[in-house]
Amino acid sequence: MRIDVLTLFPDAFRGPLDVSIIKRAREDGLLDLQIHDIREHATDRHKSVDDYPFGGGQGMVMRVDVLDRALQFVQEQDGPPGLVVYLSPQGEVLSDRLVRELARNERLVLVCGRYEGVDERFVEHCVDREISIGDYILTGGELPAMVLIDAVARHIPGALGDEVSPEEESFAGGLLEHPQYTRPAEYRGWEVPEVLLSGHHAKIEKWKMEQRLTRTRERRPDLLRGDGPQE
Ligand code: 9D3
Repeated sequence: MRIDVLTLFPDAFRGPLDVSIIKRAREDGLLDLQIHDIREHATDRHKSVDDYPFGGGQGMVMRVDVLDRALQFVQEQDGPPGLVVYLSPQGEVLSDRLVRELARNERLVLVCGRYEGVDERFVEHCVDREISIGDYILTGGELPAMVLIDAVARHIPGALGDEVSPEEESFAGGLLEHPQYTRPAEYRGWEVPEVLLSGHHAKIEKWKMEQRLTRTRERRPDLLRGDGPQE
């Protein structure tokens, strides 16, 4: 899978995507991630990428011409044009279902906004999907883009190694997971639930399912009502 990112802050992408699963997927050639600086496509001598909003209002708006040139530059590079995603507080909220859908694309182009957002003509004419990561205010689309990349990369066949399949994970089953423990069996008087040390396989499985149901009922009743992920 190829993912291109358009941003005014390419440096923000250095550390987070160079560790663990994403790092290995990139090294193994499963994920080709390219970060592009939108400012390189500014044409005036001040390299301006934003301007005052027509009609007045707070802050600045990213220019449609600069964004369009940056996008054309990226899409002219070899391969399919890709699905163009604009990370925006006005977007559809990212979910497990949406992550899986995005992961089916051979190529994604992620556009990160800054300031008060982008000129709406860019959204209207160039963007395929507008996506938010939730109802809280961030300073720009860079962290949301990294969240999306991390979530999507786990679905690239082979990215997780041989052990785990994302199909079997928590949200796919519609329940939260049971609590987990490892050695030592007792630490500062804090004990591991006895059933897990019993070796009684059937009892252990029953306990795990009870824990999952209780936790889901207490913490995420929305998942049980059938209006959560997957449904
Ligand atoms: C004055 C109105 N602005 C501040 C409340 C609106 C605004 C503009 C730009 C709010 C946030 C941002 C920057 N955020 C994103 O670009 C963003 C985002 C987010 O803030 N939350 C969740 N998902 C996303 S995706 C992109």
